[in-house]
Amino acid sequence: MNIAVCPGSFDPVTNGHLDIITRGANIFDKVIVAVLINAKKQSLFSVEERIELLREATAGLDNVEVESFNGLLIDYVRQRQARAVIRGLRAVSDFEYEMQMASINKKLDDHVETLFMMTSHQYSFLSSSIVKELARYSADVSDLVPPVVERALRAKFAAQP
Ligand code: COD
Repeated sequence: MNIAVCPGSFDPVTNGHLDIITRGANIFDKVIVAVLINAKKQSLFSVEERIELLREATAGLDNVEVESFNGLLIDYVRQRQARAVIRGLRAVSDFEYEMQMASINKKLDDHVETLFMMTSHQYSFLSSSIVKELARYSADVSDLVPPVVERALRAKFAAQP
């Protein structure tokens, strides 16, 4: 079985992420969306909330699973017996970081490939940070995130002072 891991923070999942996940699921037998547990990075949604949002948003994709991981990505990829890591590229600004990460992961395990997918043009500007910024000021994000995330953002910011 050809398995790929699609790792990230997903704080929260956007339509840009979903585009990459869906396209990956059309290529691989199974895609595991892996949410990094990173105690050092402050996030809006907890890991559990992010996983739940991802599960609801990918419910229509039979060959997609959602999990969390900590430690090195390459260890997790090996543990799940995956052959590839899927990453999305939005702009040249993404490239340097992605190149560095792919190179390190390749050095750590030569058998695991990183596959880059160019963003679909309508999502080229989209990031979780932009979505959070817009939602914080009650701007309409319905074109940018799945409905379940739109509701979660509204609830999250309504609960904040
Ligand atoms: N269109 C297309 N792709 C997109 C879009 C969009 N609009 N928005 C985001 N993406 C892609 C990103 O490019 C990325 O590929 C993926 O979606 C997830 O994005 P994020 O921002 O949620 O996730 P990141 O970049 O914060 O994830 C970083 C990791 C968690 C993968 C990384 O930090 C990691 O692997 N950490 C574990 C430690 C490790 O192994 N480090 C490397 C060796 S030192």
